[in-house]
Amino acid sequence: MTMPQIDIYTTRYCPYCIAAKRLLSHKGVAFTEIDVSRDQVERSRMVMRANGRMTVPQIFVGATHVGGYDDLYALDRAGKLDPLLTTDGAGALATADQEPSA
Ligand SMILES: N[C@@H](CCC(=O)N[C@@H](CS)C(=O)NCC(=O)O)C(=O)O
Repeated sequence: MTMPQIDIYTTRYCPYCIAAKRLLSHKGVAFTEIDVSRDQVERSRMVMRANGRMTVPQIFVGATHVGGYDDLYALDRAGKLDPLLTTDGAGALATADQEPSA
């Protein structure tokens, strides 16, 4: 089974980041953590990839921008996270970017 690349941008001392990583770990998927606490270049790249969103975490599954922890959690509650994690992410989720929550 092909697993999508999962990127999660975090900072230190970020409760939402910890919660998001815990949820992903619970799903048994591997992810790449990018700590932007002291990395302005990667932080700028995160904001660009996230269409201007500046809070952490920002989570990307394959080609899909999931958003923050609230978005990840809502996706899971809606039963849409598992399918996303087992596809390449492309096209699996049409609405993830539409309701940013700070
Ligand atoms: N609703 C967001 C909240 C994220 C959030 O508030 N993150 C904090 C750090 S834990 C943050 O980025 N604070 C800085 C800011 O709001 O600019 C989510 O679920 O990810």
